Amino acid sequence: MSRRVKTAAAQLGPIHRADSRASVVKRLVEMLKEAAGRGSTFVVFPELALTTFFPRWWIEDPAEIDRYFEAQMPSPETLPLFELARQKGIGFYLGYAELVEEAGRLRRFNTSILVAPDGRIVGKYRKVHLPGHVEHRPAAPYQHLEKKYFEVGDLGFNVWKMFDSGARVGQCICNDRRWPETFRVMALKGAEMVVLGYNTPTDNVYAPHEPPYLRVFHHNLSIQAAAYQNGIWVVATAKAGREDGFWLHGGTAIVAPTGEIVAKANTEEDEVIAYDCDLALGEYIRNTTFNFAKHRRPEHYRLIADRTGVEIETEN
Ligand code: ING
Repeated sequence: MSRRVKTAAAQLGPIHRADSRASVVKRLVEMLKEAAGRGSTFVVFPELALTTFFPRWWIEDPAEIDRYFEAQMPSPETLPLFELARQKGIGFYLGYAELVEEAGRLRRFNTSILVAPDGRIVGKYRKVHLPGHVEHRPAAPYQHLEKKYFEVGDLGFNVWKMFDSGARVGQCICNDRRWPETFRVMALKGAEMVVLGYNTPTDNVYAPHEPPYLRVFHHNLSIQAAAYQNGIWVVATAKAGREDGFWLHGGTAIVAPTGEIVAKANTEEDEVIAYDCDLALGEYIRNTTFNFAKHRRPEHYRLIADRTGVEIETEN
């Protein structure tokens, strides 16, 4: 039996601070219907897909901050999405801000879940690479406060079997895509596809000189390299457009294990792209060029795991 996953990336246009969850879920539901109509059995939604990208705002009132979090999943507002997906027999990836009580204390994560076609949550991921800063930078045009609002993810990078084909699917979130370690760990666990959502500002608040075209170049570079260097499918779905005037770039894409972009969004609005991903395509790459067992030499890579930052150490 050919192992194919008819995959859709459901890009969201802007979600404004004033937009209700219900209005957003309605948009997600419409895109899931469109994906189903195009034969998709797996839909990848963006990071923080239920709210505006609130880490751009300095918010001091804890109650206001927590209004952006989900204390349960599915929640009454998101249940319609789960129910429609189950009716249609479609699995999906959804990013959201998770508020949870664990070991007697409240914890907050930038989270994504994989939901099976029967509506069950198969797997959860909590974002490991949190970009940005924790202090208020009033002079900056916007904040990037993921390190303030979220804890570092504590679940690691994992892979789950999905669909009748038993597709081995990994998941991550946004900034994670810039770190090769993210995909390598999941590829070493046998991932055949890694899916992710992202919210990426068009301008670089840390390097205002950086031209906007480079942002999309770096996005494509990251996901194409990840796909090729691990012989896996990569699906990356944006929340895009101007949220209350703050611009997030699009560039939603489905990347083949060869590193080629096979489907790409060309708007910065709600847009569904789809591709029939043949899981076998990655096999020749994982059995030859990137045959990890045959070619990798971890004895020479120890530093990657043991050292966090740069420590200058030249041979001369
Ligand atoms: N957003 C951005 C991202 O990694 C960023 C933050 C942009 C960091 C560009 C560094 C350079 O795509 C999130 N949400 O991680």
